Amino acid sequence: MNSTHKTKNSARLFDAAKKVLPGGVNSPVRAFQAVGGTPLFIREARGAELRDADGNRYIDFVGSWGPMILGHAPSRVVSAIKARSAKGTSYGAPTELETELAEKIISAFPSMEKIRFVSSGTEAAMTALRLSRARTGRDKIVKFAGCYHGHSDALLVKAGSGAATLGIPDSAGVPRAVASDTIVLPYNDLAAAEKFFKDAGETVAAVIVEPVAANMGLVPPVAGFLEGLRALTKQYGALLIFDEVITGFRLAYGGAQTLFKIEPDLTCLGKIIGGGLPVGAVGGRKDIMELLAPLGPVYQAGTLSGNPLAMAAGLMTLEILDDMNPYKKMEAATEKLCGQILAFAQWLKIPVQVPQIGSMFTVFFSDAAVYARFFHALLEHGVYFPPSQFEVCFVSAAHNPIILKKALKAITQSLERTSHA
Ligand code: KE4
Repeated sequence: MNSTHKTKNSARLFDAAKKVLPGGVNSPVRAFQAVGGTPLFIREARGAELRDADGNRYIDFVGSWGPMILGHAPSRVVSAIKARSAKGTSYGAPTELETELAEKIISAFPSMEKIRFVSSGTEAAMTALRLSRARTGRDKIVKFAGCYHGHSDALLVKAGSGAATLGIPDSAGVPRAVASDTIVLPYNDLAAAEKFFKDAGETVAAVIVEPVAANMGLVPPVAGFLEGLRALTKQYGALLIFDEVITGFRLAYGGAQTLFKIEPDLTCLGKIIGGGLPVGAVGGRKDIMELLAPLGPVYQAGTLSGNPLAMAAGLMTLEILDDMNPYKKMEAATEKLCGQILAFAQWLKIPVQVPQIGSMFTVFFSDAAVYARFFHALLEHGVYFPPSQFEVCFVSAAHNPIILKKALKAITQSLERTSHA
């Protein structure tokens, strides 16, 4: 319990940040606008714990939005970064590290024959769309409401009126012309996808989907949805892109596609493969990937793509995951925690849903205002959940039974506080 839960240093730092950074942050969700209050400025982190600028300590269930599957500052990853940085931080020239990390990822993802590293999940998804359009000669892209694939124009689009009408911009600055090439359908609704493809399947370059939706809170795929998309895209000559930026090396060492036994044509990766440093990747069949410059006509580039520090951090992270194989243990721990949260909430007669898959879960309340109250109660009890109802919580390999017991106590106390509010 953070006894006084002082946040005066974070408040001071936030005021200074707001003078030079729009909203005081470099990514909107960090600003706490969805839950209110002052965002915590983090000073350091180790294992499952964060420490903020006021010295408050938290058990962390955000994990930097997914990358920190081993917990914060795992010693072998930190040593790999330190050792590599002593040899220089970026050359703008090829290194063997890129080949090693590519080989490691390709050995885990049978659907991938080649891979291109970039610096973010956004770049990965943007490149996957460009490759799909080049490979098929078509322009239309299908995405699903509530799924997020980064902030490139073609993917900041929301459903137009009526399911099959063309998308409209979901952000200022996105031209209608760009948005109109993106169709937004309801997630988990295979019938809507079948209807759209029957009408316009030959115009579709690709379907991009989060195989487990994690950007509207956790929404697992219903049986047959992903299999149906695979069949539809094959039938109409469109590509299937799995956005595994979150699920890649999270749900299983080979991601959701290994778990669900579905082979997409392209896969987007990020987060975990960089071990906390900036990395994204797009990988897939050779006939698609070899369209990329310098081999083919699809241009794509990046000053820091394949950065040696990021490669070293990613490589060490995957080596540890491959050796440790923590997935079953993390899943069992997460399942147990979610069962306990649900049982306690039901005992308090608080309507919640707690969907969980692998080491990911969301505690859904009746409305976002209730979630906000729960979020702040958790902070006072030393637990850090995502500052938005529409994100997911992550359990890492560093969340041992003692830490999870402590977290459960804080969560139950926070639920009681929420029920009395
Ligand atoms: P980045 O460009 O943020 O590295 O990746 C974009 C992206 C792509 N695909 C999926 C499935 C993603 O979840 C993301 C980014 N995830 C968000 C949180 N859900 C990042 C947090 C943030 O925007 O600050």
